Amino acid sequence: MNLRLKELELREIEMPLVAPFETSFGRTTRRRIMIARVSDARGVCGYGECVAMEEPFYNHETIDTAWLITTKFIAPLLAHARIEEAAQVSRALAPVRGNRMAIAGVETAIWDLEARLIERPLWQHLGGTQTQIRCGVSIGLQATTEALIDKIRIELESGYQRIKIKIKPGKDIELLRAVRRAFPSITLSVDANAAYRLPEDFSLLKQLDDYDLLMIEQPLAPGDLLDHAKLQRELKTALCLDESIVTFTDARQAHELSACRIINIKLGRVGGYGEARKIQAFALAHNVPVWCGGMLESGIGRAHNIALSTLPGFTLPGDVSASARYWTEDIIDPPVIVSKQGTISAPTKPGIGYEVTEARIEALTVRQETVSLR
Ligand code: OSB
Ligand code: MG
Repeated sequence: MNLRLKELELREIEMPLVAPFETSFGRTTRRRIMIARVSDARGVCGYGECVAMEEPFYNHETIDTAWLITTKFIAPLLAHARIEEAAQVSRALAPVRGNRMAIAGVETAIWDLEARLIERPLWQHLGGTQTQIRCGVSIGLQATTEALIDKIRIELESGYQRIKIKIKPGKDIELLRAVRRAFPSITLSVDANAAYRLPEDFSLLKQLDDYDLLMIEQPLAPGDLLDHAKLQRELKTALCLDESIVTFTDARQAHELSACRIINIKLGRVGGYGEARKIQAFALAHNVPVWCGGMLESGIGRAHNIALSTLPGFTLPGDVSASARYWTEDIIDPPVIVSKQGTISAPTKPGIGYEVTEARIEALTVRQETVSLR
């Protein structure tokens, strides 16, 4: 493909969530989302979403740091690199340390652009093989155990194949006991978002083994592969790493240390398809199951997550779920819908495969900036 990158248009949109989402690190009621639109000299556009949150609590990035890094450093590096193929973007942006969510917003947009130019669905262009992806849900911390159980029941009735609940110190063992009493045999995971520490929380974490969990996601600090390895040695339940896996090297080292048995891949966290595919290929070669995580995305990020989830090795249900769980009206048409079997069909149209509703984006825009890519 001979790309002729022309311009990058950034927009910040604000969208209230249908319901607040609470994790061990905080509560989100509305998303401020950076949308990247990259145009080619032929007039075709590709779209990406920067999933950085409003505050630096999931990782170090925020929408505001991503905006700055993108306009000041990413756009000039891309212009200088004279990109001809989407696959070259991740290497061209390698001089930027960290800030992978900023990189991913633009990198994924260029992949969408390239797929549209060759008139193929992006998931096929990436080498995806699965025409249906398996869906789970991530349910945030709730005010009461009863509220959580009601939410789980509703999601199960919708057909979702796996329930993941958030835990934090003080909202863990008792909560799980109640959930397991209500639903003895569902496929259930927990996600701590790095809220526990060794050695002091060891005996508590050990008790999680009693609840027949599919996995325990990111119990310890992001940089702490060593303690995850110690913990994994003592647990029957599989650990899954999310925040800890930022690069391909992290995935390789986590595997070599036996710090986890499962990896959650997020496009934003790892800097886009370039790095995500390296992790996916490594995991596939080493029989490490992977699944696609979520960051409360709008339809654009959600469509990219669907494309990623079609790759070989994405065998476990991901956190990619229906638009309606998050938004009253999404910015893509049709919105993402999930079948009664808890699956999403890979789209058949070119690029991300959903129509981006520019008018809706325009109505939600609170900030806009255009930078040259030539
Ligand atoms: O840890 O997977 C996570 C949301 C924001 C930040 C981190 C996480 C999450 C989720 C929700 O669990 C996933 C989703 O439904 O998009
Ligand atoms: Mg997580």
